[in-house]
Amino acid sequence: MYTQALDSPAESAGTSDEPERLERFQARIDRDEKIEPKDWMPEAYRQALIRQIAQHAHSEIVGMLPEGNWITRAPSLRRKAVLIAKVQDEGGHGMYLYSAAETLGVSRGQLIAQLLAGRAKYSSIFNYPTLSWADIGAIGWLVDGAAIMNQIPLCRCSYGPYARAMVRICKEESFHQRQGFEIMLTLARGSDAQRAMAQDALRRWWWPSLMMFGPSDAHSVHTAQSMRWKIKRFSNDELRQRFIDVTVPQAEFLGLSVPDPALHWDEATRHYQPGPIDWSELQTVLKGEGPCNHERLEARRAAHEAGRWVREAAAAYAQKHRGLEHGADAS
Ligand code: FAQ
Repeated sequence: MYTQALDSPAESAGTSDEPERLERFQARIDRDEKIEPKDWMPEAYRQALIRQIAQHAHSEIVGMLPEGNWITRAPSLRRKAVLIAKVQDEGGHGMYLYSAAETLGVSRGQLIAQLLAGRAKYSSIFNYPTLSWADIGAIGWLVDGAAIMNQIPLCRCSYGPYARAMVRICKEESFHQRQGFEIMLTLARGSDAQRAMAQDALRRWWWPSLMMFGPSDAHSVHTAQSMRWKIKRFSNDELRQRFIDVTVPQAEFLGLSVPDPALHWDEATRHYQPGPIDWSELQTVLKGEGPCNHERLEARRAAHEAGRWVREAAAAYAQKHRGLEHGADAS
């Protein structure tokens, strides 16, 4: 999408980070100008973006798996059609994001190789199992809800291609969030068994959803610099708090209880105050030892292998047509 525009030696080819250039760059960021692929940028800014955008792209692709697992078991044709569309959207988000990363001089193939080799991170949330249909509702409501909270500010990210990709992604995520909430509402207004299923899904997805926002600000290694560069606009804790404030009343509306006995409304701060988060759980998942880490990577590796013949056929077809074009040129 963008890479063909990058092969001319632009100012971006330079890697010297002399102080005046850095100052001019920071001044552009401070003026809220967008940084575009061919603009000069500090190498550390480029690497920070590759890291975040790649992790984000991988999350979308791995994120297709927990829900994809329920397509064949959706309770009606309508639910099945909606779920297929949603999972397809996640795949599309991954593709826009890999394209945005490619503008920074890394190829999609390299990034996918890192994921398959187990050397790349993706969101912790996708290492949990989807045990019941209510989990599909909880993913839409909580996981897409958390994703939107985190991603709306990314529409104003300083890097143009990432910011623009996020505009469309956020529109689709907001539809996803509503379909999830609607599943939860249907279950919450259904039979005792359906309500119990919805409650159990909230019990299992609540804390992992809070962990999606990353470690606490005190332990976040990248936030300060990413905020100076306006890659991130808000800290992990700020966004987590917003999510809690928006979501707790939604749980009340559903008649479900949030699995946090310490959670309470704090009149002084005018926020819901949660109990302590068990950060050791996030660390375990990040180390690759969460409930489904192994299964998710195996599924991606198998899908990559199964798609090999398609990639080879597409490459052979393109090669043949290049040959035909050259033949036509020569005649
Ligand atoms: N999971 O210093 P920080 C979605 C890592 S998309 C895994 O705070 P930063 C759509 C972090 O990468 C969900 N790793 O880092 C969907 C860093 O590792 P590194 C994904 C995590 O970057 C819905 C280290 O810990 N969204 O859900 C996590 O400033 C439904 C230190 O952390 C995005 O990627 C975690 N939860 O803040 C799809 C949004 N938290 O690189 C299907 C863009 C932290 O040093 C179904 N990303 N880490 O090895 C971001 O906003 C940021 O990267 C954060 C982390 C907020 C995730």
